[in-house]
Amino acid sequence: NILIWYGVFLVILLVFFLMRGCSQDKDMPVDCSDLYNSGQTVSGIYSIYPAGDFPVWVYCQMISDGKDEDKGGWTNMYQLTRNRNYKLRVDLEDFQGNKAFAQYSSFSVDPEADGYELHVSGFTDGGAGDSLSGHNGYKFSTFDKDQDISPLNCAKRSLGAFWYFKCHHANPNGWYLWGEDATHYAIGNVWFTWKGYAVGMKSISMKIKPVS
Ligand SMILES: [Ca+2]
Repeated sequence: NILIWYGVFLVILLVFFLMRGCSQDKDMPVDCSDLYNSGQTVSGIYSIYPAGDFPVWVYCQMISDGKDEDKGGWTNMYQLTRNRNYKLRVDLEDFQGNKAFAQYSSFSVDPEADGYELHVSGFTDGGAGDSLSGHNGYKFSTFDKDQDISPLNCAKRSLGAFWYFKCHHANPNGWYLWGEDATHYAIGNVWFTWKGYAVGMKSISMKIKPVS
């Protein structure tokens, strides 16, 4: 009996150390903040592993102003789109398994001082229609930073954060609706020109690639 309990104890010990090893794997950062917290304090291009297995190269803003610890570790889309020309592809999937996309031949984001203003143009239809060009030239708004042109706070109104005007044709950071739900108007993760304001997507991804 003692031997059995000793065996159980060894197994528990082994599982404990394996889990500890996994959670401390600094070679597989999920985002820039993981890198920042592991001691990378120089801004630049890093590989991160948001999906766990393959790397994605991103620009990480690591500079802290010394007063605010929260300043470092951001994945900065402005820095990323500053020096090269990028195109944007938006992929959509609904809960019936239908897929569509929208592509834009030019995409960039202005610096923080200009409210991360969006520049997007050159639409090509992959079946989803154009729900993003209407957002061109508008600043990025969040719950606590209303930079839209509506008298309302669009981020609060639409339960998201986006380049709102008054307010949106697409709301990728909106409430995850799990499909069709018309209870509250236009609060979901919707793409208006494909499925309207009441149908939330199963997935929305926005990916950028340098223009070759
Ligand atoms: Ca407003």
